[in-house]
Amino acid sequence: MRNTALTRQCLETMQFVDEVEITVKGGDGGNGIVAFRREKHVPRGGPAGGDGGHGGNVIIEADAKLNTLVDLRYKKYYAAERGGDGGPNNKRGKDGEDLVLKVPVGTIVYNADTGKIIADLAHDGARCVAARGGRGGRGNASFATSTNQTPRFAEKGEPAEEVHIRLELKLLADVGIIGYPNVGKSTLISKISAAKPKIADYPFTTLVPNLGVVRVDDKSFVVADMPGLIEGAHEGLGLGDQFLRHIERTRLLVHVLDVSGLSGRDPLEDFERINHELSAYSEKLAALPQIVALNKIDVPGSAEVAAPVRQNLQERGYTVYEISALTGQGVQELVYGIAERLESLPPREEFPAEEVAYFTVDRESETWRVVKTGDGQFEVIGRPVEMLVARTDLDNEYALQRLHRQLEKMGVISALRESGAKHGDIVTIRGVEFDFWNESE
Ligand SMILES: Nc1nc2c(ncn2[C@@H]2O[C@H](COP(=O)(O)OP(=O)(O)OP(=O)(O)O)[C@@H](O)[C@H]2O)c(=O)[nH]1
Ligand SMILES: [Mg+2]
Repeated sequence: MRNTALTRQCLETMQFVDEVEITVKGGDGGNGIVAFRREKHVPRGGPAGGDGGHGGNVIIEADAKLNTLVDLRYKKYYAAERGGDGGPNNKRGKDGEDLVLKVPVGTIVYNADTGKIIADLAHDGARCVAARGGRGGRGNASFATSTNQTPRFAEKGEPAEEVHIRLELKLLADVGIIGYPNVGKSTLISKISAAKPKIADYPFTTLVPNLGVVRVDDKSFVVADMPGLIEGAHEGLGLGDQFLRHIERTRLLVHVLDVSGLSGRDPLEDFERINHELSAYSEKLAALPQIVALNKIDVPGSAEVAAPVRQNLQERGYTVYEISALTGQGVQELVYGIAERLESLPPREEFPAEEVAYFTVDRESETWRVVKTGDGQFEVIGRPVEMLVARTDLDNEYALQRLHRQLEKMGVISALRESGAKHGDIVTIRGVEFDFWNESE
């Protein structure tokens, strides 16, 4: 009866992975502006163009109240707010708001393009910046010096980072659906989640657990549809024992009974037998709270079978629902009942802290390099240099002069020269073509 391949497969399915890919973009920085003070009787005021505000960051934050990533399924693109432009009279633009995306504890954030881990959000409240906002551009007031008291250029806001990320969460089931074979467990999970298990009118249709995410209003939980249990399961009969270990890790059991009267068995007897198997396997399993679902209530005559079963179980303190997993009758009430009960139960055991590594944000794009792209053609690649160009008002000759000085200071001009750039060659940076201008030639 024991089958190691099955067990291995089961381990994998019980820890199924919830995964979402999204693109996040910080807010661009606001532009600095060129302005001069205007006062009565003062013919030439000093520079007074304000700085732009910084763009907001996109932050991913772990929140213990969330269980799955389903909330991020519906939108593919998330952007934080742009910084406001500067104003006259040295008025600084407003900073853009951060955008905070909440995810369950245990979510790992990857850069989807490089596959590298950005962060492992292992604790409630842990956060990472997934896409930084751009810095605000400086207004012309910031560029006044003793030699240039009336600067006629300002800096544009820095474009924000845009990052394609993948969020990954290893899910453990909150709820185990258990019961005798063929009672309708798989039909139920297919009704309440997107899971598409095999359903058939014979016992042991389900060989390994199926997991599904169930959404209720703004909450969600994970359900596992288990293979049917029979007498002797704890000793390895049927498929049972391989999975009992995994049901132990759930927080609540939904015990499904067939009240159609078609199986020829007594639902209450099934209930006792299975509970006996659970306690024979472990105390922990026997102690898990159970909700009972009397299924196949759509079958004529089932109400008569259900009534005494319901009464018996309710007297013993069980919450009982009558449902038809096939037609959906009563299923919504059951789902709400599960959600409500989960609220009152302790949260799932968290991963032990020592198993969780924390990774700081990986920024590999902070360097630049010169590439020869053709005869007399060069390109400078890398965020620091590209951002300088992005922040320059290219229609303003003063701004262009400043750009040249900055490229010189950063060593870009000499690197171009070392790569063989000659006077009159074309240098492309961030899609903008410049003539290479070399005073010494
Ligand atoms: N009439 C009726 N039939 C149902 C209902 N729920 C399930 N069935 C039928 O019962 C049979 C067994 O359903 P499954 O969902 O495969 O049962 P299971 O409990 O997952 O069975 P195992 O995986 O073998 O343990 C199928 O033929 C279903 O169509 C119901 O509410 N009403
Ligand atoms: Mg099944």
